[in-house]
Amino acid sequence: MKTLENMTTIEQMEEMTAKLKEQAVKVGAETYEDRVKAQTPHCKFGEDGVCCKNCSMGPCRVTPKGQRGICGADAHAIAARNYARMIAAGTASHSDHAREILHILHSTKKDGPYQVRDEAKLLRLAAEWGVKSEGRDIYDVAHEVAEVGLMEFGKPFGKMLFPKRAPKERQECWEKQDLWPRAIDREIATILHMTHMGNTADPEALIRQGIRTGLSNGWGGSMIGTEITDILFGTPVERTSEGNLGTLEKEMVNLVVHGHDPAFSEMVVTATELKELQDHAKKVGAKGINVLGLCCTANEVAMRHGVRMVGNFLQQENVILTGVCDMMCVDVQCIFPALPKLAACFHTKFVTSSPIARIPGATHVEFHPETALEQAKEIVKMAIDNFKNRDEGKIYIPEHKQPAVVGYPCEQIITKLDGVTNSHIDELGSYRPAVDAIKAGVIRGAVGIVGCNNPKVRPDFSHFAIMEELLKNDILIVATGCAAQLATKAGLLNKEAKWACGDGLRRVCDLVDIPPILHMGACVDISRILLLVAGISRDWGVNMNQLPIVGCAPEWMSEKAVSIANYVIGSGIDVYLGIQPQVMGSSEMAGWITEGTRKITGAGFIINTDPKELVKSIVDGIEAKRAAIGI
Ligand code: BF8
Ligand code: SF4
Repeated sequence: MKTLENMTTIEQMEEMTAKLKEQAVKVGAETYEDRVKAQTPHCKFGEDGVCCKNCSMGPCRVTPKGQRGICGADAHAIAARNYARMIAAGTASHSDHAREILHILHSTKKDGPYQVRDEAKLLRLAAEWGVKSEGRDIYDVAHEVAEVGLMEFGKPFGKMLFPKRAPKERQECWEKQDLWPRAIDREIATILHMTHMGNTADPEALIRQGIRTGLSNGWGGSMIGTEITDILFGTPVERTSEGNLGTLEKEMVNLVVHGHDPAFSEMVVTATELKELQDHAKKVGAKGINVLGLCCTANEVAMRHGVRMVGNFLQQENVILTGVCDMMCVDVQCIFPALPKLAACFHTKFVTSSPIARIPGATHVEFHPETALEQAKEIVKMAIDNFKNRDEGKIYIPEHKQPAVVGYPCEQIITKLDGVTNSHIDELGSYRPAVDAIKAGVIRGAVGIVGCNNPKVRPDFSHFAIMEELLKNDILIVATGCAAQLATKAGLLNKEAKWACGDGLRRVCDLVDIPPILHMGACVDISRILLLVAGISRDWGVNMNQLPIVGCAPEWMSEKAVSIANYVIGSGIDVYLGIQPQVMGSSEMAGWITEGTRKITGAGFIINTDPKELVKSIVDGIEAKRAAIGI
């Protein structure tokens, strides 16, 4: 069995980053560390959420001498409005990504650039959404399913469909509390309307609308994104990959796909496999094309193709600093606008592809579904032709990389559990073996660790410290997003990482043949975690808010993360945060997000910026949930 010595420590990762920083200094390039210094200390009003610029009488800041804005809004109203707007923006981002994917489904055709890969999943969804499939061409079914999905964004009447997938108790809570989302765009617009000058000043109303909008993401936009992506590109299965900067290859053309929307990256990956382009790479003196993923795109392409994962959010500049990134091509979200300028200090070609993320200094190749493959080929060729432009004097490739096993959507988890006890009771399968292990105490509970990096804390350190302690305490981890990437880089995403577990969890991992951290995908795939918890609740007969299962975002930074946190508490699952939400200038809001929501949904936030204390509260929280249900 491998041991601690086989993993990559945070200190080793930091050493690697320090060496790459020397590369930056050598070429006179600025990195995020420089900008953090220039921005420190942060504006206290902004940090506390008590600066309002929702109209041009302002900006108004809450100070001891000015307790209210010009219109009379106090700290509670201002902080609540700012917070709600973060949820709206996060929901819009995840959901607009899903809308694009639905348009791709609508464009599919036999022999077209995009086709239906998982017909069974499409047919299940068609049945769920009342779309007839018998005797029909699969593409007619696909197009009608896409239309139903697109109506979820703006239908004028009724309410959203996927929340019906939740257990009965949750649905009743949403009905009773008036939290059942109506349509995605409508909930976002309602927040923008409520927070316009002269509207809602009541924090509770904004908290409630924030949760409803979050739910339109988790049980709406994100879930649609995940389902339709599986239908288009295949539902992931367990497969091997590798991660960290050591996956860059000196002798090969390194092409990095960065962002979130798999419609783009899937096509680029497909193009790199074409013989004509492989031959072209050899012609320019490379051994081949090394395609790598960054941020959530890495999770998407690793889950479906085993494409290697070069890094997470705060590693995006490091990739260019190695001097061997021949191209970085991006779609949407979490892309530093600093990248084109940095790329210009090296030979790296930086390509944007979406009208949603236009960045000065980039080469823009706007991506269209009809011509997707031709465009992807053009991009790959551009990367290959850039191979010769590397500057030997600017190259440093860190050696660290770790093997990983990825690809655990709910379907794969059920298949794995089935291998142990053959508990497949119906078409959907069963989580009963997992329930039994939790009931027996062999596993104490489970935690979904998700989210970003944030330079407000030591990058990746909190993820690692929390994961290490949970595994030791026999708590199973599922991970997505940049948290999953840290697990990859550290070497915790492989089956040999059992050394990190307590005896009980180690036995379960052996029996089920899984790593102790299950990679469930990108951030939109947190919808898979919702379905996992809903399935466990169904098979156990225990409500979602009573299960010893919680969420944790130790290093979150984005508006998407705020939306996610709200749909998770909306689903009755506690969320442990390692970064303070920007509302603490309002005592009322601090109370609402930690305690107030418990009366509405049965869950709330627990916030602690010290990872050691945060993980202790997670373990205590799980044990308290166990005790409350008598196990
Ligand atoms: O959606 S975890 S830094 S890459 S926001 Fe971004 Fe955060 Fe990473 Fe993916 Ni999610
Ligand atoms: Fe100031 Fe009120 Fe305008 Fe906000 S909405 S900027 S608090 S006057």
